[in-house]
Amino acid sequence: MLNNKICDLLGIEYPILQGGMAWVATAELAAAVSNAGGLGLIGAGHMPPDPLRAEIRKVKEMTGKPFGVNIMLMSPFLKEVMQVVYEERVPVITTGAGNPTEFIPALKEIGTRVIPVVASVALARRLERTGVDAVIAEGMESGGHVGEITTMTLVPQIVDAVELPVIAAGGIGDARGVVAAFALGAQGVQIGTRFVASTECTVHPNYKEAVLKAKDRTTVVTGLYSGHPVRVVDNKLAKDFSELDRNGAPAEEFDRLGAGKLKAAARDGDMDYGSVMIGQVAGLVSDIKPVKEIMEEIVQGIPAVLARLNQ
Ligand code: TUI
Repeated sequence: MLNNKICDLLGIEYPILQGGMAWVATAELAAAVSNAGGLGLIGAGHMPPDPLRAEIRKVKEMTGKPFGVNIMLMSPFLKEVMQVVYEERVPVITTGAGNPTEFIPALKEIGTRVIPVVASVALARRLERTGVDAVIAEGMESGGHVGEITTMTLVPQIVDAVELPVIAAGGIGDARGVVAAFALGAQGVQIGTRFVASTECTVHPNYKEAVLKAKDRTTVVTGLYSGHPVRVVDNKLAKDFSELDRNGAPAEEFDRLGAGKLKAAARDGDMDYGSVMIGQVAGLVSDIKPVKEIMEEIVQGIPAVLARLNQ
């Protein structure tokens, strides 16, 4: 089941991509996931070009395997960051929070695999015509910036709408999730939250602890009416955001309240006024262990899940 088109496309052992989590997915996590047979990625987020270049070079030192960079399309440094991934010949890029069309031809020309994250059928269809290599169909179970459709309903609709291979994301954290995604027609999965609770992830310990402590209803989506829906732990910051949402505050006020808050959570461990972007699957995560063990647990768990289905 696992050795498929996505593995060939990306030159990896298992069709498991790591989520491109800004401030969380650093070189250490990316290299660990790639070394374990998946595709590790640096989450570029709002990173300026020079630190990103340093992070890319660090991954290259730490692994000889393919890796990627996730480009957040709302980044203020978007053009410069694209130039860096181009110059560094990054093997794979995933994109989020927008439409990457204008950047695709240059990247394709140097053989970089381009895999956008989409949250709707319409964008998947539009991007198929631009020559992307696959799409990541991300449901609203994910942490961070989300669309409005669940993984369960989005994945099969995108599978039916495009010829491209589809990678499922949102709510996947164990072997059951992987099998479910494949049952929906996906040929790969993207996993974020589960990898936050890993030894190699360099995020503040409080952030990892938040994943372990989370239950099914720990996260909420803020900004649903403001245009930037973001799934976060329901803390004091989230309540302030909900207040803005209820009052119909303008987008600038959301931006002002949100500025620097992901860093506050991920680097400084502020669990009250930081933005703790984790997915709903956190409720399933109960231990911190090395990436290699997480990967083995997922991969080796698949036969038992399949056997149960056939009983
Ligand atoms: O991008 C993500 N998740 C993210 S990005 C992020 S950083 C951030 N910081 C502050 C505020 C907001 C974000 C944290 N988490 N996931 C991929 C994703 N992309 N989910 C949804 C989308 C998406 C949504 C609308 C992609 C395209 C789109 O429309 C584009 C268009 O032009 O139609």
